[in-house]
Formats: sequence, C-alpha cells, structure tokens
Amino acid sequence: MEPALNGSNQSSLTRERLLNLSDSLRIANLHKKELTFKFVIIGDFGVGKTSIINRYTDGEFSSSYKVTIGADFAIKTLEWDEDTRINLHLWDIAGHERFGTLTGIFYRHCVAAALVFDLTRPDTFNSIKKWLVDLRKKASLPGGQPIPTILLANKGDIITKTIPAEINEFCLENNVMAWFVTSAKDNVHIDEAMLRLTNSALKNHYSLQFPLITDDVIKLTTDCNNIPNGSAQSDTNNKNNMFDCCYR
Ligand SMILES: Nc1nc2c(ncn2[C@@H]2O[C@H](COP(=O)(O)OP(=O)(O)OP(=O)(O)O)[C@@H](O)[C@H]2O)c(=O)[nH]1
Ligand SMILES: [Mg+2]
Repeated sequence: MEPALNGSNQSSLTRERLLNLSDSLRIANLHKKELTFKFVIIGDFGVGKTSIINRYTDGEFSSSYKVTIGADFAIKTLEWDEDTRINLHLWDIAGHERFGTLTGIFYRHCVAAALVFDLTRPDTFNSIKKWLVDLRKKASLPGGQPIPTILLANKGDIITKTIPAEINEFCLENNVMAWFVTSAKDNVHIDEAMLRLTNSALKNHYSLQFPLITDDVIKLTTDCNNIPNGSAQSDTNNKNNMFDCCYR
C-alpha cells in the first residue's frame, strides 16, 4: 500500500506542479502584447517559396517539389521581448497564380513581402519586376506607402555566380529595402531576412497605428525612438539606409 500511495501522491504532485507551471505561464502570457503580422511570399513557381517558409517555421527541407495550389499559410510565433509576442502569418502564394485576380485577395492586410527568385533560373529574376508591380498595385500601408519588401535570391547552395549584376540598382529603384542570397536547403540567411521584415513591420506598426488623416500626420509619427524593443533597424523610407546586400 505504502509505495502505491507514495506513487500516486508523487504523480498528483507532479501533475499539480505542471498545472501550476502552465497556469503561471498562461498568466504571464496574459500580460504579453500579441501582434499579428501578415507577410506574403511571392515569386515564380518552383523558386523555393514553400521551402523557405517550411525551413523558417518547421526547420525542415524537402528536395521533392509539391506545387502549391492557390495559396498556403503558415504561422511563426516569435517571443519578441518579455512584453511582446509576434505571430507572423506567412502567406505562400502559388507561383502559378502569376499576378492574377486572386493575388488581390491574398495581399489584403499584408504588411510586408518577400520576393523570391531562383539563382539557377535567371528568368525568374526578370519576373520579379512583374510580381512587384502587382504587389505595389494591390498592397500598401495606411497612407499609401509601399509595404516593406525584401528580395531573396534562393538556391544559393547550388550557384551564386548568377546573381544579377543589376540587383543593387533594381532594389534602389524599386524601394526594395534589402536582398539576400538564401538557401532553404542549407538554412542560409532565412532567419536574417525574416527578422529584417519583422523589424520593419514592427516599426511601421508603432509609427502608423494612429489614425492617418494626411501625409503630414504620417511624417510626424514616423519617429521610431519609442519602439519598446529598440531592435528595429531598417527604414523603408530612407533610401540611404534602406539598402543592404548580403552575399553568401
Ligand atoms: N538546392 C535547393 N533546392 C531548393 C531550395 N529551395 C527550394 N528548392 C527545391 O526547389 C523545388 C521547388 O521548391 P518549392 O519551395 O516547392 O517552390 P515554390 O516556389 O513554392 O513553387 P510553387 O509552389 O509552384 O509556387 C523543390 O524541389 C525544392 O526542394 C534551395 O534553397 N536549394
Ligand atoms: Mg509552393
């Protein structure tokens, strides 16, 4: 009897302790501010959008190609700081959608975008311009500013000498704040790229959350010194600071 009692006491204590722990976690979390940002990941079919998202959200990579139909969706939760949790809703738009009517629905309420091309297929860089035009037409921040956008030159594990010579110019001309050579396969620059977008989205969240009546109001509120985390780095509106090239 004795050992059985001890055993059951022990397990109920353990269970209680676990319940207490999870309760205190829940209570602690109640005080967290929870932000949700929608990002869209766009580019031609087969460039690696789904693979980049899977790598970022699940830490996994598969070499088999499963075509995305329409759009897919994944969530990444970031415990940003002790007061803030950020849920990134990553919308994976099928490359086959090709700037069609559906993309308008997918872009609704998105606050940042990653454009992806494939370093093994240079023509996919040429398509980026069209994806960007479609995005800019259908998505913008309150006040009409373009949403923060980065460019990912994916499959850098296979080849990097195909990085387009005009990539810097393209980014500067098109208000693309940074470009990265990425590899979903080898997990290169994906966290960095997403962090860059998240910082920009967070900065815009704090600077643009007030009612935006005129452009003057936007100018007055784009001072980001009061971002709690202080880790926001990129500035989509400052052409001098916005450019950041990353080579593998
Ligand atoms: N070597 C290598 N292969 C990759 C990389 N990223 C993706 N791939 C491969 O490229 C193929 C297409 O990847 P997906 O992620 O499905 O491409 P996608 O852009 O989502 O394509 P759609 O859904 O058709 O728009 C798959 O076979 C992947 O394994 C990478 O960084 N390196
Ligand atoms: Mg896909």
